[in-house]
Amino acid sequence: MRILAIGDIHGYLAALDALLAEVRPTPEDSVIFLGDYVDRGPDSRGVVNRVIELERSLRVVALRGNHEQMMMDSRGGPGLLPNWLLNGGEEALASYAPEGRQGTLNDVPRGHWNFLDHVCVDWFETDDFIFVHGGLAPNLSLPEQPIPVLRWQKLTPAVKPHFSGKTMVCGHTVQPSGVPLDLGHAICIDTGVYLPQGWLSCLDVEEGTCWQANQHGKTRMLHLDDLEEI
Ligand SMILES: [Mn+2]
Repeated sequence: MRILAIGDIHGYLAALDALLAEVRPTPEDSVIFLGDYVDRGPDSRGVVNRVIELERSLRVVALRGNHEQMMMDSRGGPGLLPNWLLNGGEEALASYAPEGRQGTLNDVPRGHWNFLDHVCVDWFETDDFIFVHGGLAPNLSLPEQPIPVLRWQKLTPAVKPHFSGKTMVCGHTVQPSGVPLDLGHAICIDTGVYLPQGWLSCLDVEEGTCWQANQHGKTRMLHLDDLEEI
């Protein structure tokens, strides 16, 4: 009955699969993906497929990240597509392209748009934790949170705790150190899998155990209590 949070994957399917092989989530666990499935890495399509597939057998919550937002918005007009493509969308669209030609928005399967539009959620909470992609406005309840804050806000030491007293678990603010940032009231697990020395992280939020996998499928394990020694 673990509560497992998985950070920003950014198209690195090999890292996600290596991580899942280590963590081995069961149907009793809750798996919360913090968003940014797509962009930058080589296989956005494969990552979205994997998350959709996991939903069929596991208790999965998938948050929307700012990269999903840019991808969704790219359908809204010709000016918005270049914005996505310049922010890693070029690699994402290429993963949808048939061999030998550039991808277009029409190459993205309907099931993937449905996943982004209707399956993904903006936040999730348990008794002790709030899960978001970016950040939280400290004095607002969850339904009142502004979407730009949920998607884009960075975690800095100046960020105030949420009034609920719950611990925020987020992605989005890349940690070039390769280890999670633990501020006590907030924990960021975007450990930059797209960086040469980066990792994809899965955190057991109650135990503090953190499994990591990199682009090459190498894995390691650490604990939030030991971060200062790493
Ligand atoms: Mn992000």
